[in-house]
Amino acid sequence: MQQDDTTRLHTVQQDDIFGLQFRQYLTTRRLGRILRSLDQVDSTNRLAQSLASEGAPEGTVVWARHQTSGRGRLGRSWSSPAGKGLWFSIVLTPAVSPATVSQIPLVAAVAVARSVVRVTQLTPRIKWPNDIMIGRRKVCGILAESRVQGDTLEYVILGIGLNTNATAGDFPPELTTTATSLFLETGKPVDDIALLANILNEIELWYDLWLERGFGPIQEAWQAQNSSRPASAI
Ligand code: BTX
Repeated sequence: MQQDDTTRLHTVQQDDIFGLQFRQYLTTRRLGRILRSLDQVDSTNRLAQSLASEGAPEGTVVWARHQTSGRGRLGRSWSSPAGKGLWFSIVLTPAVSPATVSQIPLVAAVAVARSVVRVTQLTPRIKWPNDIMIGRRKVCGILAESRVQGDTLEYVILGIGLNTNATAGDFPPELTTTATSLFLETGKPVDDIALLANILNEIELWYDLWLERGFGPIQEAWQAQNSSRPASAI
C-alpha cells in the first residue's frame, strides 16, 4: 500500500453521518460492510488490489470522490471528475475456476442496470462486454481485474465507474459526444450515497445467484436487457 493511502484511508464507522446514511440503505451481508472512502486516489482498483493482497475480506469496498488515474480496459483511462460519479471497487474472492472470471463484469452490469432503472426510470442497455449505455452514450464502465496463482483464483477486483452528477462540461472534450450521466439524462441530481448502497445490494443478489446457479440466470437477464426491454422487466 502506498503511504498516502494509509494516511487518507477512512473506514466508515456506524456513527458518522455518512456511515449512518449509507448503512440505512445497505441490506447486504458482506458487500460494503467494510467501506473505505477517500477524497482522492489514483485508482480505486489499484488500492483495492493492494488491500486484497494484504488479506482484505470479500466485500470490502473502496470508494473515492475523485480518481486521478482511473483505469479502463487495455490500458485505457477512465475520466473520474470529483463528486461527479460513483468510482468504486469491490474485493471479491469467489471459489470458482479462473476460467469463469470473465462472467463477473456481466453479473455487475445486470445489477447496475437494474439499480439505474429503479432509481431513475431510465432504460439502460448493456453493451457487451461491460458498458452500460443510455441511448448511444456510455454512462458506466466496468473493469474486473483478477489475481490467479497456479490454478487458483485469489481475488477479483470489480471496478465500477458510473457517471451520476456530471454535466457536459465535466467530461474531457473527446468524451462530450460519447459519454452521458444520470443527471444529464433526467435533469435530477443523484444521491450518490443511496445509489451506491442500492447498487451494492443488487450486485450481492446477482453475485450470489451466479455462485449458486452459474451463468444461466445472468445470461437470461443480460439478453433481456439487451433486447431493449427495461431492466425492471427481467
Ligand atoms: P473501457 O476501456 O471499456 O472504456 C474506457 C473508454 O471509455 C475510454 O477510452 C473513453 O473513450 C471512455 N471513457 C472514459 N471515461 C469515461 C466516462 N467517465 N464516461 C464515459 N466514457 C468514458 C471501462 O473501460 C471500464 C472503466 C472502469 C472504471 C472504474 S472507476 C472505479 C474503478 N477504478 C478504476 O481505476 N477503474 C474502475
